[in-house]
Amino acid sequence: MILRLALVLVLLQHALCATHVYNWTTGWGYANPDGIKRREVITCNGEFPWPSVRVTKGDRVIINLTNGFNNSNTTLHVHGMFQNGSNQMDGPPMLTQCPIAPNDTFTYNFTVSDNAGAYWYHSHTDGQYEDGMRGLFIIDDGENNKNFPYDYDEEVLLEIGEWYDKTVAQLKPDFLSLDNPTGAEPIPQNLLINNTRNLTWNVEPNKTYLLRIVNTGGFVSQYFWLEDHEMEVVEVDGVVTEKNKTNMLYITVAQRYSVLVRTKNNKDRNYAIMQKYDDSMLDIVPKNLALNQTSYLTYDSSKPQPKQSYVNSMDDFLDDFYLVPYHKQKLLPEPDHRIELVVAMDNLISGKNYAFFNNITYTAPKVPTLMTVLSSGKYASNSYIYGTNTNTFVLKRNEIVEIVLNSHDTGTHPFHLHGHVFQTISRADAVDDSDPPLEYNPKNHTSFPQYPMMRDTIYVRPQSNFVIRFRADNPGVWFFHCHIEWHLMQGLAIVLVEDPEGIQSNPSQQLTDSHKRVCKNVGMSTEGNAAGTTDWFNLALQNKQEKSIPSGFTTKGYVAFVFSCVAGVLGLITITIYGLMDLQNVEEKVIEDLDIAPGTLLEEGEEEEIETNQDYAKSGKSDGGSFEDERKLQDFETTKQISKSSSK
Ligand SMILES: *[C@@H]1O[C@H](CO)[C@@H](O)[C@H](O)[C@H]1NC(C)=O
Ligand SMILES: *[C@@H]1O[C@H](CO)[C@@H](O)[C@H](O)[C@H]1NC(C)=O
Ligand SMILES: *[C@@H]1O[C@H](CO)[C@@H](O)[C@H](O)[C@H]1NC(C)=O
Ligand SMILES: *[C@@H]1O[C@H](CO)[C@@H](O)[C@H](O)[C@H]1NC(C)=O
Ligand SMILES: *[C@@H]1O[C@H](CO)[C@@H](O)[C@H](O)[C@H]1NC(C)=O
Ligand SMILES: *[C@@H]1O[C@H](CO)[C@@H](O)[C@H](O)[C@H]1NC(C)=O
Ligand SMILES: *[C@@H]1O[C@H](CO)[C@@H](O)[C@H](O)[C@H]1NC(C)=O
Ligand SMILES: *[C@@H]1O[C@H](CO)[C@@H](O)[C@H](O)[C@H]1NC(C)=O
Ligand SMILES: *[C@@H]1O[C@H](CO)[C@@H](O)[C@H](O)[C@H]1NC(C)=O
Ligand SMILES: *[C@@H]1O[C@H](CO)[C@@H](O)[C@H](O)[C@H]1NC(C)=O
Ligand SMILES: *[C@@H]1O[C@H](CO)[C@@H](O)[C@H](O)[C@H]1NC(C)=O
Ligand SMILES: *[C@@H]1O[C@H](CO)[C@@H](O)[C@H](O)[C@H]1NC(C)=O
Ligand SMILES: [Cu+2]
Repeated sequence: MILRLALVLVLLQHALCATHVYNWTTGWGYANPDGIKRREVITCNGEFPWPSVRVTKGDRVIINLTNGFNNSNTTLHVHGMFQNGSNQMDGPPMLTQCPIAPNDTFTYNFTVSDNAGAYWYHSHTDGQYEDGMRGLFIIDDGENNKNFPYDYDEEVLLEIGEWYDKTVAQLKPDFLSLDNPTGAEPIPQNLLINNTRNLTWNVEPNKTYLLRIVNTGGFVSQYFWLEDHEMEVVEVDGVVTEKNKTNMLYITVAQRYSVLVRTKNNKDRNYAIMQKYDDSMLDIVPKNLALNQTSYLTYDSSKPQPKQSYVNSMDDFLDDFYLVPYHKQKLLPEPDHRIELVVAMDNLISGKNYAFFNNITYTAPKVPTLMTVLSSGKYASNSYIYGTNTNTFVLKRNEIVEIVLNSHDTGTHPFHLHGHVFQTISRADAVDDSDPPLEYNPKNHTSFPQYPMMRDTIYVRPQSNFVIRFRADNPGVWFFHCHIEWHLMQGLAIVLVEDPEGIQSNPSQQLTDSHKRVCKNVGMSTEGNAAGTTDWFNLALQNKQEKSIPSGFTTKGYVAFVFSCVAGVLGLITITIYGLMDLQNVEEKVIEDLDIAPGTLLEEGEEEEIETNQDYAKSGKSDGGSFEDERKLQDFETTKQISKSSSK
């Protein structure tokens, strides 16, 4: 009897699972979200912002994404979806799908079988989401979210992020440039809230709100607090947690926090909603940049709106490491597979600044990695065929994987793993710039939590480390990358090929007709290794990162030298010449070409204004910056010296 009832319930459940169809066409339009400047934005069916999606766990989602751009490819990723059995719907181009060419349509078709909570979607191509191609994706756990374990009266969404007064296409050339040797990211002009500023959130007294805060930005983390209102964290990145009270959140891009907010029992006054830049992530803090943004928690609109709310310390935010998942999952056992990663940022021979995992800057293969898996038969478990510039690791079905990430960079980075939530079992404190980076020591670490926090995006602190674990139980090709769009452009990504045989043997992982057509229309092969050949172990034609800086140069000296050349001393000499040369004697050759005295190249500089320096400063000012940054100035010194000596 009980069994039959269960069966009926299961069938009923199935019958209730809805299919949601969205026909979305990308395009360009104009909008003024920060109220300061109208600029070009990416639209959805001609409108901005993009719509919020709401579905129920178990539902099917079909998004027909039509590329309405004239001159750019596109793709769409629903952040945090496990895409179990539907890896090709995950979105990263050259990883799980072919880029969608202009005027073509890709049908994203998947069920949200294992996810519930606050998610979001965004383009996974060329920083497009920074220009507005992003939106919220909320999944109820059961009808009206009835399976969510905590009570609340009303759910309210809040999308936060940052905004530039220029498009990514306008910013990128100056960012990935010899003129920006330190890789300083463009400074966003404003923080947004729900794609606007000065927002009013009208609340009623005596109510419990489930506030879902999603950072859909592409760069800065934000501090978030509500004046005189506590927040009780109940969910992070789709993982329900035990309640934890705090006055302040620290939210990196791509992270989500759902919090319960209990309103006051009276309407005596209104309160501030505060956002603040984590300005430690900015290379320079322009004088005119408003670090705090105030919005309004309004009980009574006839009463005055509050001024900004000050706090004594920015250090009292909730440390997500200590959160405990509601469905307690025990610490996973010792790993079968440990991946150790070193993060660094450095220059390659063009003088541009790149990001590296273990000295490799992710360079896309010629065939999407998923298609290499699907077409390579028994070779699929050999990581070599995925190329030597993609940082691809092959994982065995169901093994316990541990990623040890040691960052040698002085910034904070939010890392995101596709296809999984992971346990965070260790995360060390920040290390000062003047000290060496702190490497994780597997023989000497603090004891791991019994029920580690789980989420899909986690930050590493400056020059520090974290350790995460997950079970390889989701066959697919998954990105693990920094979610700062600028850093992804710089190559801060690795690829996990999880259970390649499991991918091959599952009929639902085979390419859909829509997908095959998209590949054909964009002129991309759907078989072969990273080099695009079925001569599986021949990588001769694979895409490769630029060469390293020749030995005998310090990075600074080299960049300064190339910069001064390009900036006008020799104008036409391109570094390619040096790239092709036998690099051993390159320094002598440089000295010879420039007719400068040996030894001047790396000497300390004098204080003197020169043309190149001004040019650099000019290009920086257009980002809204004033040039007070120590790091950059150091580089100027060298630049000045070389330009000065060589222009004699
Ligand atoms: C989406 O487009 C298809 C045709 O391409 C149409 O049949 C369908 O009704 C559209 N659905 C929605 C929700 O607009
Ligand atoms: C927000 O307020 C500032 C003034 O404080 C104003 O300059 C800006 O235009 C406003 N933005 C929006 C979107 O209302
Ligand atoms: C969009 O999705 C619908 C499913 O409702 C499908 O029938 C249709 O063919 C799709 N449209 C395009 C243009 O691919
Ligand atoms: C779109 O992708 C194809 C295949 O990778 C590439 O050849 C083409 O240059 C891309 N188009 C644009 C506008 O980037
Ligand atoms: C776009 O594709 C449609 C068919 O899907 C075709 O009729 C139209 O000519 C194409 N437009 C361009 C500009 O290629
Ligand atoms: C979506 O996928 C399901 C399961 O594979 C299939 O039955 C359905 O036809 C697909 N729908 C579209 C519009 O491609
Ligand atoms: C923010 O925008 C979402 C829609 O995207 C809306 O549902 C929500 O109510 C807005 N939040 C506030 C506080 O206005
Ligand atoms: C809130 O609830 C308290 C007690 O439950 C009550 O005294 C008070 O009047 C309520 N406030 C409002 C504005 O309804
Ligand atoms: C921004 O907020 C912080 C924290 O309350 C405060 O210390 C700082 O003075 C504020 N800055 C400005 C410019 O208001
Ligand atoms: C709440 O967070 C604090 C640290 O911010 C931690 O010490 C505590 O164990 C957490 N409690 C629960 C129940 O998550
Ligand atoms: C990266 O390069 C450095 C210097 O060339 C070398 O010492 C180090 O072992 C390399 N790291 C890895 C993980 O290959
Ligand atoms: C283990 O780490 C702690 C904290 O970093 C350090 O103080 C201690 O000396 C280390 N012990 C050993 C044996 O390396
Ligand atoms: Cu980063």
